[in-house]
Amino acid sequence: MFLEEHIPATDPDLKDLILKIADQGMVIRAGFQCRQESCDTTNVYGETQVQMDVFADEVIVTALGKLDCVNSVASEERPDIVSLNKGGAFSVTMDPLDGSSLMGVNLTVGTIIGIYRNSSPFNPGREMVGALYILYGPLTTLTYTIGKGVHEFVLNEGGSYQLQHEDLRIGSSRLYAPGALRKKWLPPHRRFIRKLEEKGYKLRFSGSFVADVHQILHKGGVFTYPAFEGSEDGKLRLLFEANPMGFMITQAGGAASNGRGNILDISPDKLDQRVPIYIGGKREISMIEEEMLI
Ligand code: FBP
Repeated sequence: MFLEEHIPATDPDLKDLILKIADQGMVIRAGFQCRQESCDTTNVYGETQVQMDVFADEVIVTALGKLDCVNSVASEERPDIVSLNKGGAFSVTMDPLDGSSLMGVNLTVGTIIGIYRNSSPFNPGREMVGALYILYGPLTTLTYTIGKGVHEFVLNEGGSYQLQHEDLRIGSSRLYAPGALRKKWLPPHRRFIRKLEEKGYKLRFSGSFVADVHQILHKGGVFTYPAFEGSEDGKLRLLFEANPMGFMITQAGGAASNGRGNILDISPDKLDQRVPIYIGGKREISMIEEEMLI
């Protein structure tokens, strides 16, 4: 079955929106070969942009501008919300190319998208009506949810996304992907990681959040980018990274927390809001939330 057959026609605008982004995955994938360098620009977080960050951002914003149903887009690569079509029902949040520090070493990176039925992106994550990510790895895959399970498709040679896994449920293996410098970890987080290690969790951290969470979704375990000395809010962005992936993993039977409560309950008040993140199996999320209480 192909993606266009899989997405229900009950909400045609939402379906068009997801399919439009899926098409951009092919354009972005085709752009990698001649865009491997850094740019002279930095984004709002002071991070050096790579050519692919800018390209992926422009490709998606331009494509969404052609859909009447899209009111606005908020991108990790832009300081301001882009207003598109005034009457549009949806606001889209995106990290056009997550893991882009891996550009040049040919590891998996991806596009992360959140969709709200609202003209503004400032909503708690649980109000999302759809989320998806596209992974550019040995295969190009698209994983989406519209609140009815998580489904994965692989891009075939004919340019169609073919169903690979329907109703994915988070695995039960024991992997952990711990971000931030170990010497800067705070005590509860340090204790949590020690407990995981004592239980035999295996280390898997690639430098690409979306790829690491994808692995956790399939196999099980937990990804964390915690609060650390010098950054009480961690590194990852609530609107662009944490919420869409949190919504996705929750749909697959897992959970996402800032260490103290569900990430999807947070009402964002700024575009560049960061959040400490623990995302993975319910077992691991309960462990860190208990550790925070000690
Ligand atoms: P980008 O969206 O700018 O690529 O940043 C996010 C990110 O690359 C995550 O994908 C990844 O988990 C994290 O930063 C890696 O951070 P660090 O370099 O500190 O390990």
